[in-house]
Parts: sequence; C-alpha cells; structure tokens
Amino acid sequence: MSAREEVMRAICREVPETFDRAVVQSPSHEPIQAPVAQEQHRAYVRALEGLGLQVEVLPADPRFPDSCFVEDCAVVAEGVGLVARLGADSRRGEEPAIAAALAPHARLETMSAPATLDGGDCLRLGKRWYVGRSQRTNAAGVARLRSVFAPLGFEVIEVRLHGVLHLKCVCSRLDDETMLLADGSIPPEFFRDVRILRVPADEAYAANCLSVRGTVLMPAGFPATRRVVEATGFRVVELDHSEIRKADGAMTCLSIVV
Ligand code: CIR
Repeated sequence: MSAREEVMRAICREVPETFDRAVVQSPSHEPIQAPVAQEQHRAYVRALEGLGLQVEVLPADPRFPDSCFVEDCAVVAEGVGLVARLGADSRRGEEPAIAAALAPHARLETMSAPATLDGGDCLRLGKRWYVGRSQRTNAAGVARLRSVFAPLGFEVIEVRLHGVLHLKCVCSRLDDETMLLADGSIPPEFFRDVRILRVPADEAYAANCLSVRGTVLMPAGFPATRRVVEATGFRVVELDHSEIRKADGAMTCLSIVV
C-alpha cells in the first residue's frame, strides 16, 4: 500500500434537520424529506468507510441547510487547501468548520471578497484544475485558485458554464486519466489527454460519481452509465441518493477526500 493510500481521509458533515430548506434551482414537486436524506448520508459514510477511508463526520449545523455539501467549502491538493468563499449568500458561514477539520491535514489558504468559488466547480485531473465559471464561481475566485495552485505546478483551466449549477454536475474524475462526461454538456475535446466515458444525456445525473481506489460510488438507477464504468474496469457501488438529489446534491459533494 502506498503512503497516499495509508492516509486517505474524508471529511463529511451530517445532514441537518433543516435540509428541506436547502437552496434548489428548480424545486421538485415532492418535498425534501430530511430524515430520509440523513439515512442516505449515513449509508454514504458507511460506503466510504467500507473503501478503507478514515471518515470524520462533523456534527450538523441547522443554521445552514446545505452544510452537508462540504465539497463546496474547500479544494485540497498535495497538502494545500484553499478555503472557498461560497457563491450562495445563504451558505456563507459553512466554511469555518470545514477549515478547522482540514487544518491538521493541509496548509490552508483563504480567499476574500469579491472572490467566490464553490468546490463543486473544481475538477482535478493530475496536475490540472478545470474550474467552472458559474453562478457560484467568479473570475476572482478562479484567479485565487490559480494563485494558490500554479506555484505548485498546476495548470488552471477555466470552463464557462451555462444552465448548470456546478462543473461537476456534468463531469467527474474516475482516475487521473479517466473522466465521466454528460453528453451535450461540455465538448469532449475541451479536456485534453484524458479518456472520456460518455454519460447519455438522459442519465446526466450519473456523471457525478466518486471514485476511490478503483471503486466508483454512483447513484442507483443509471444502468447505461454503470455498464460503461464497469466495462472500463472499475468496481461499482450504487447508493440511493434520491433525497440528496432533490437538493441539487450529487455523489462528490458530500465529502472532501484528503
Ligand atoms: C446548493 O445549491 O448549493 C446546494 N443545494 C447543492 C450543492 C451541491 N454541491 C455540489 O454538487 N458540490
């Protein structure tokens, strides 16, 4: 086992009882059931533990209905963590608890107004960060990401987004050479030197998966995407994310893997 594998950790945060008031782009007809989301979140944590990760689960903070979506609060690579300034006003204030949890594991950098950035806009493939310019991540946020990670040898590539919450709503990393990408979202040629597994448009939600050591956590109910992922040699674990999805959450957004 490599040194990196030995220390793999994930930071998660419990789903608050106020989760039914999470920010949503287009409200579902069915109301969000916080207790069901809490159970789905517990299953997610168990799945991460089952993959050998040490998971630190922070207590829920009911002041912030979206605070289980820890991915948005920081981006971490090679021992450096950039604590975000979240793009949604109602979410600002979630960051300090995540920064405190990351502090023992990473050298932390911060960003200040007017910069905004959500970690859901940041896709890392090896020494590249693809970063979505979205409703949540602005030019100053992208510039701050570049100023922190370019000195470490990272290339930071901006992706203009329209009609999608975060970059990682339509794509995610399986390994440093392989990614999932939803058909009809970003032209595949935008991503250089990477194997792209196409996700059919009618399964676009499954473009966001979390890959850990050859196993891919994916939402249940997307058989075409599952076939593509398995055919590429990854093991798949399906999780029911129905309530998480109602709040615009997906697989990566519930953890920060350090
Ligand atoms: C929000 O609108 O901010 C939350 N309701 C969903 C955030 C999902 N985060 C992510 O995919 N990284």
